[in-house]
Amino acid sequence: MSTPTSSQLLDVAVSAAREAADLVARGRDGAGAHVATKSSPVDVVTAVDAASEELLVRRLLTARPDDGVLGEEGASRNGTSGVRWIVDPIDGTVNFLYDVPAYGVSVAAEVDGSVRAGAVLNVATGELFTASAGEGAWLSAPGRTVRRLHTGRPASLEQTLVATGFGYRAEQRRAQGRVVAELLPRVRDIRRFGSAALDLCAVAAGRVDAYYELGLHPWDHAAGALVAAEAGAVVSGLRGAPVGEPMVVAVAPSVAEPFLDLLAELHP
Ligand code: LIP
Repeated sequence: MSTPTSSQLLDVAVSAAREAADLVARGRDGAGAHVATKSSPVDVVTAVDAASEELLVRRLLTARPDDGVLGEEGASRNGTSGVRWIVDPIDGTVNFLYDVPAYGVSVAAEVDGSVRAGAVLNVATGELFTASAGEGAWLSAPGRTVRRLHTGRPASLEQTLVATGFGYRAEQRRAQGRVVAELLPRVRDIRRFGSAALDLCAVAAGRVDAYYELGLHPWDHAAGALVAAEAGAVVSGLRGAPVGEPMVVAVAPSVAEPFLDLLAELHP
């Protein structure tokens, strides 16, 4: 079987993400009825997370039966095609539980280890962020024209709006809080939206100028990192490391060097 184009993979990702988003939206009002916890008492998972992932896996493998899959809620399958789908059925689960309008379905297509297509759909707003490798990043939303995404261009760190997130374990959060306390007086301000995928898309859209977070999983950042990169963001780890474990950073090029240097200083 020939390797599909990034655009063909994106079409599959968007179709599956839309169906899963419809399921998540229908489950929102009853979300609190079936809640379990994972790594800590505040790391929640709902029955809707599981149902969304089951739907995503079914749709993706119906479309491409020889592919692999990796999902937050346990989906894990090696494929034979070289394509692996990396999915977060609800990124921003706490927001979903509290009906805070920042939770999304994230679907990324990885080909031979490199993410080639990504779709992040904000279930609450209908905003769909998409990217395919080398073909730019785009935002479509109900009632609005599709627009190409570009990062902001802050002139300095002091004018840089920074998004971040925190882990679920108390000790991790204590350390992350100390970093934010050092960062806050040196940047424009901090935002904590509660969804890594949407945070990365916010960098792509110029809604924040930078995002960083420790301890994410591939499903949190796979699609959003491609959207940010295709919008012109510098996407990496710290000290020249690739994006992923332990750090995800996406930042407007105009402040990438001082921002990455500051993060490295605060994470010795
Ligand atoms: C969330 C991330 C967010 C992070 C949260 C959590 P989930 O993913 O998107 O950036 O700060 O701690 O990991 O658990 O909602 O899929």
